[in-house]
Amino acid sequence: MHALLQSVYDEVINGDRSAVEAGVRAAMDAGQPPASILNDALIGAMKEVGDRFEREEFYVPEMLVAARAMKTGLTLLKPQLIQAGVPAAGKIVLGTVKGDLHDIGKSLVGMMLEGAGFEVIDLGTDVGPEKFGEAVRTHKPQLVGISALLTTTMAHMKSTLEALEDLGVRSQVKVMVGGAPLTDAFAKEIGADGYAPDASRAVALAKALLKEAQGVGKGAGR
Ligand code: B1M
Repeated sequence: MHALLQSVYDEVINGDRSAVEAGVRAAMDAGQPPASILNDALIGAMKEVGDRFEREEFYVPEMLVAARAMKTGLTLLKPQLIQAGVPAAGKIVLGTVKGDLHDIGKSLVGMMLEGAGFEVIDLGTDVGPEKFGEAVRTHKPQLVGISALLTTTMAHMKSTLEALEDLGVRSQVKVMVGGAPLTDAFAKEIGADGYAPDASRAVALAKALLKEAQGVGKGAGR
């Protein structure tokens, strides 16, 4: 890897936002292709962060600072990516379910997904079933991600899936769910397509579901 890209890669892992910003700027000024800055440096580093989390060498705070540093680099790079026509890996509509205001885990999942090259439409917290449905119609994602942190709000995940069905858009998307009180069994019971226990595994799940969605020709890119 080019030394400038290696430096961006290292600083994302270190979670140093200003070093990532300076590094991405230097790489762009030196004429490094936007796709290489994105894939080799930013996405490559976030993959390593996810791997370290799974090996329990990194914990949530390290993952959060790395994700924030990556986001700083991504914001700087975005105009060049759009100009160069670099497509997003896939598109996901993400939100915390109705009645639930917890957003730290959901936002971390969103940042890790951006780090993996996904375009993330983050609807925020306390998102009602209709809002999820409207967002699917408007943004035409391949994936919908729903987070819940309360045992009382988990129930609204089922109503969200039912609303997607009622609106006739359920078959257009794969739905993944997560959040501390959830289990794989619960996800299956409500008819979700997948469950991930943490942000790193959410990325792996999103990639797998995206492949499934693309296998049947569903969804749209950036
Ligand atoms: Co709340 N809260 N809270 N809280 N809060 C919990 C969840 C609780 C377990 C605390 C406790 O009692 N021990 C408890 C829930 C009990 C239950 O239902 N079983 C609880 C409660 C009761 C409440 C209130 C009802 C308290 C009250 O007012 N009486 C209230 C509810 C408000 C509401 O939502 N309507 C409330 C309020 C709040 C604050 C606003 C103060 C604050 C939220 C701030 C914010 O998010 N902006 C808050 C916080 C911070 C917590 C704890 C302490 C931490 C949550 C967190 O951010 N964790 C939490 C206790 C705990 O979890 N230890 C607690 C860090 C985060 C990185 O992890 O969110 O689990 P997490 O996300 C992980 C995974 O779950 C997964 O990946 C993430 C990253 O690895 N994941 C996904 C999450 N979403 C995913 C989606 C995916 C895939 C994976 O795919 C789409």
